[in-house]
Amino acid sequence: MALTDELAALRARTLESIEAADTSAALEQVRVAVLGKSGTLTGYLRSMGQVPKEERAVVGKTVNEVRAAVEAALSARKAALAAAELSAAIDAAAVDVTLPGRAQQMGTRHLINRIADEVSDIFLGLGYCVVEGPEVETDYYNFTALNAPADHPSRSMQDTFYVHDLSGDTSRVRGESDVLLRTQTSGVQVHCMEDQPLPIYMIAPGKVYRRDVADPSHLPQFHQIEGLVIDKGITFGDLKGTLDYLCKQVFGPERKTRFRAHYFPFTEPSAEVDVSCGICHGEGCRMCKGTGWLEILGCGMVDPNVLEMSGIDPEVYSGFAFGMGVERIACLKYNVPDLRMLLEGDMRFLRQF
Ligand code: 2U9
Repeated sequence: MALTDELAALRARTLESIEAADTSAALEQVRVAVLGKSGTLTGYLRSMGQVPKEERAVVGKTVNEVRAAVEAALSARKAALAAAELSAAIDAAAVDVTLPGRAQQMGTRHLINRIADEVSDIFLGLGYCVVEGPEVETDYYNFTALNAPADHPSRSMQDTFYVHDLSGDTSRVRGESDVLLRTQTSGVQVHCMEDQPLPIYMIAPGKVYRRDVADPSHLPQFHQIEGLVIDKGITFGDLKGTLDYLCKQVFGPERKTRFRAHYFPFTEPSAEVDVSCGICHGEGCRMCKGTGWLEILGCGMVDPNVLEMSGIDPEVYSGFAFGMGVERIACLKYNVPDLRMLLEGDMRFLRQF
């Protein structure tokens, strides 16, 4: 075959391969095979010296034409492939803005915190302060300053979590520690009476701990809100008016309250407060165990001993105090039958509130 025919055949084959290359990498392979250092067309260029003189001009011209044609085809194909690859990459990365969005799951406050906030807001509206204090207390602030007698069962190892130090002091391991997880938030009020100027209008919300086994109406850790008012001329009438207002704010204006005489070491006289049952409105039903009333808090006039221990003159000042369990209020408000349901973390339950 004459050289020019070979070159024509090479040109035809190469142009075909260029058209057939479907990626930039395949196209590069074709380029290297033809125009690279050991490429076929480069071979022809290198061997021009062996071409007889009379054919050299024609063959040289043909080689140059083939090279020009191949280079033109390569660059055209390269541009086409680059455009196709770019558009494929864009397609692959495309976001379908018409798809429905993924909704963000928003968290909400837990029912326990919501009720605590609600009660706090009611008292803030009455001009009270909201005060927090330590969850680890001394025996003095948790019991002694509250007039709890030395043999009161709540002081025993069976009813309170004592905090032992690890120093090797064995008296503490035997249960004589005076550091404990507070069983009530009352220590906060005692600190207030010691440190703050009078009068005092305060509530103390917070976590408390008792050695109880969890059941529908007990938890070993729960939340309390206690309140304390100390001023000149405070009477049981102030106590009743305040707590009646609280119950109506929390449960609704149609609800009634009643005060039943009770005993607490830190208040005298003391009372438990019931709110009329929201299910039967006093008729008696399963919710209120047939009584028409639900017990929601305890209260009383601060015992003069308690005032005196914290350096307040009971001849000049008087006050009232009250306490409630937040989980209990939450369950009574929403007819939840078991306190433990508040802590199980079941979103189907919690999302209802
Ligand atoms: C001081 C003086 C008096 C706080 C009070 C109660 C009545 C009460 C219970 C309710 C349910 C505890 O969570 S519960 O189990 N509390 O009935 N608490 S009077 O009396 C005080 C507090 C501090 C200085």
